[in-house]
Amino acid sequence: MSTVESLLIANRGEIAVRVIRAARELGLRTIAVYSELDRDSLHVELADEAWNIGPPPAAESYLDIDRIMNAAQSAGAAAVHPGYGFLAENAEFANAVTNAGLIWVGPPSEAIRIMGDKTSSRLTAAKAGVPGVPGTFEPAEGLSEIENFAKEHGYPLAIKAAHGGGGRGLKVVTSAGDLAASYESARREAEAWFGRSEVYIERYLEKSRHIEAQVIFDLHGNGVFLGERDCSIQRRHQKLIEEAPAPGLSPKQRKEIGKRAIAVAASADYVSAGTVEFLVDSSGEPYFLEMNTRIQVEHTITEMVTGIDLVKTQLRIAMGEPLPFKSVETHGHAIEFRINVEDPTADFAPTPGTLVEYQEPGGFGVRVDSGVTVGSTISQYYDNLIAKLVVWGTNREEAMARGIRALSDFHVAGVPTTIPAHLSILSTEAFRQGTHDTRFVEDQMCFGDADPTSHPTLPEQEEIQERSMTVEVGGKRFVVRFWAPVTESPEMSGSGPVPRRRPPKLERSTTSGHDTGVITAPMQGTIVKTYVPAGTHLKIGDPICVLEAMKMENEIKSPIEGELIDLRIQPGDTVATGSVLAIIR
Ligand code: MV4
Repeated sequence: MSTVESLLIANRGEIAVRVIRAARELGLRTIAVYSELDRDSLHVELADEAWNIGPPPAAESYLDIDRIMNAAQSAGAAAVHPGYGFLAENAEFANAVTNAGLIWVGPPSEAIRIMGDKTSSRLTAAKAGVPGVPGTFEPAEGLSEIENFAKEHGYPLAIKAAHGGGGRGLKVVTSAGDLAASYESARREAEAWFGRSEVYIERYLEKSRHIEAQVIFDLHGNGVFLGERDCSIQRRHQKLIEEAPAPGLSPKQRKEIGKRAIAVAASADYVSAGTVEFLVDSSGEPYFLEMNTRIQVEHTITEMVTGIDLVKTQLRIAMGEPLPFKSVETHGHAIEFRINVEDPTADFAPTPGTLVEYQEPGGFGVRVDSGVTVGSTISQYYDNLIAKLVVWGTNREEAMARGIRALSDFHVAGVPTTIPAHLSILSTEAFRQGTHDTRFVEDQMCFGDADPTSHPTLPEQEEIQERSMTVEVGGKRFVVRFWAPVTESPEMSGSGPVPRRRPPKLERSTTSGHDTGVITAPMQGTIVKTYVPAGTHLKIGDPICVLEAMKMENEIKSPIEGELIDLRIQPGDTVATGSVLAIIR
């Protein structure tokens, strides 16, 4: 126990930062690993030392067991924490770590193996007396088996990857006509995602809630249920918002879920932190779905309501310490908002780029776990989660109000994020009442915009960037946000704004430069003349200045009527494309 003095964190981003913080508090030497792309990232900076494990593709760095084990050896690491994703649920990696004589901060490889195979996890749960969603316990042999299942149970049914999880490759079949195509498609997707094409079948429970139970086990056979989380708010099977406790669960239901979760984990001789997923149908019955054998992204909300540092507890358990509690109480309500770099108006498509502005919220009840700082670049190589905003309140009502406040105080520019999507979910009646189910995002939210003509002033492919500036009008300060063409000027390069294809449509009412009267240079050039001083009242078409470029003079005219409140140029100035010339209100 006392020999453990160093920990290698086999991960990147916010979870690497999270683990480093916990390890530091326990007095451990922290060893980071990084791909060439992450040389200057936050987790590398925060660790005591850091080792290069290869090129950007995860397969050649964060997923490369040999390279990580080499780093562990070179650094003299005593223990390895895998975080989530990458190799966290890889039984072979767990074995490699323990075979090298190091401590694996996680469950035994056998427990990972049992739960990683979704049909064997369903069987293990059933043997422990915990019912799963009605379905099969072995991979489907062929189409006729699924047809027979449909005859017995009816539609809709779900076809899932046997070696998958998290909804990837999940196909919902609503009628016999779609069955054959869905079966083939599910097998192809399973092969593509997990390298194994086997699928199994479940009845698809439509009006259900996705509830997961946090458990933690020590090496001495003690296991404790740490409360549940509601994870029904997902899009494309990626969680967006999680909360603890689950709204609307009775103490009796909660107790039953806890009992079932402990039974499932115990039947696999589980050790460390783990999550048992359930679907709770409209009658309130919890059905086992799958077990995740890792620390999860949303462990933070359980920490906020229990007061227990789960990562630190994982580390202590790995060092052989017994659990210091037999049961826990929860206090108040916590909600996590995942801040992803993606465009909610374009079906949540990831949008790589650089964080031009990055300011986290703070204050009572606000926690931000992030892996970035201003200037960080988000690549297409890894997960697009940059931060988790976690709010705590004495009750759900207060947590929601705090969430709205903190989301509004979270300023990110340079890339679009899920922040506006969160604010719009928080404004819905279904979420406020806590009555939402797993169909919520698909059925009730409309972030996309089917009408491409709805932002006529912004050509789709023009490279533009969001910018803001402060102006004073009559002694009062205003912030003007606008979109302008990409500029190459020195003041804008380096850590400056970064081009993106188009603005999030959610914000389009405030994003047009013309609407706000921000006059920008249409091209690079020299100002040869100004016509009017600041304070002048202008009509549409009134000339403001002359810009010379390539020996041609261009008259810049006012596109709107209003007062010229700011003239930012004078004759002789050279200006870059997109730089601000004047502001009219
Ligand atoms: C289901 C389901 C309904 N019936 N399985 C998605 C993530 C994965 N861990 C399990 N998931 C689900 N499995 C059966 N048999 C509903 C979900 C589900 C879901 C489905 C569609 C849209 C959003 C969802 C959110 C949570 C769970």
